[in-house]
Amino acid sequence: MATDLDSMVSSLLHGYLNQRVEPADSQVFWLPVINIPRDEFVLRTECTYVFNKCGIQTEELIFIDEIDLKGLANSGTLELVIVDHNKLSPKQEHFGDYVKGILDHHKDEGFYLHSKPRIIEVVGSCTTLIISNWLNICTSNSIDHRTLLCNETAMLALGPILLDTINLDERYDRVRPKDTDVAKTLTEYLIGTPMEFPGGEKYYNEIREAKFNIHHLPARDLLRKDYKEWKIAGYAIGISTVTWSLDAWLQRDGEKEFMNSVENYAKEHSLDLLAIMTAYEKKETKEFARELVLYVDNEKLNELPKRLEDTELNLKKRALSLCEQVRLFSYEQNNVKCSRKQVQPIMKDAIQSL
Ligand SMILES: [Mn+2]
Repeated sequence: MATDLDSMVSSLLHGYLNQRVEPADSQVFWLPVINIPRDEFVLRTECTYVFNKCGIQTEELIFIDEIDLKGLANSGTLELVIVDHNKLSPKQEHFGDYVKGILDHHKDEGFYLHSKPRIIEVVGSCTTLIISNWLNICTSNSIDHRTLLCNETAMLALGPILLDTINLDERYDRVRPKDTDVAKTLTEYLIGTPMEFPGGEKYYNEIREAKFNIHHLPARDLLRKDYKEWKIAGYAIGISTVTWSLDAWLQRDGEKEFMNSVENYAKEHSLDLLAIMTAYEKKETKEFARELVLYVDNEKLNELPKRLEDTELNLKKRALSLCEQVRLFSYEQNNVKCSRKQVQPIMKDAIQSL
């Protein structure tokens, strides 16, 4: 499961807000767990942005590699509420018996039917369901939610709701009335607070910008941020997608450093081929562009770049000296419609034809 801003905020808020409405003598401790290893958190730049803005100390968060779920399960004290997914990932499937609650906005896969609550509803953002469920709990317990909410919490909740619904814009068919209602409650709460919340649009734009603002990440992080791996005809093939231009990257790191990073990454993953697909907007023309860099670390694949040059990818060798490198090939990918989804099968065909 991909853990994005929505899943993180859903988990945090569901735990935090439910703890706030637990009776004073309750023995229940809600622990929000973020379902990625801690060291991957920095790669989600939209998350670091929102968390920072809302005053959340990342050191205080619990990531999946920092909690002993098995131990808790064995001691009989574990109950899981899963948010933003309704079926455990294959790696976590063995915790199925511990799932006692679900709040999610994906298609219902029909598992853990005894869960309570079991709220699976197609809305723009899972956070919408977390907040509306909590508001209902407040109402049915005659609690004024305003006394338990704080500015930072409201701001945090608005983040994924705005991001996932494209700022509640109905033209994109992502937003549902419940998202709009919840966002309205949160917005009203925020207006006039010291959070300097002038409106949703500015906040939405800031989050979007942060999402693509990856220029500060070291090369290895750029390579692993959006990375997939396959075994094709016995070869280990990795493809990284990077939303930045090669020129800007080379300008920052220099060719030698770039080369080293690529080589090290390929080694770290024991790859025969590492492909880097860049995707970015050209500064002057605002035109969408793609590049493809191939790093070949197995002689048997030496012919592969040539084969790819003859495909629909419409590759044009870049004029840079990078092309002179023995095992590194860099291209403009003039067929910009082909994302990794298309490039991977094209590459697979080319490899199988060798
Ligand atoms: Mn979601």
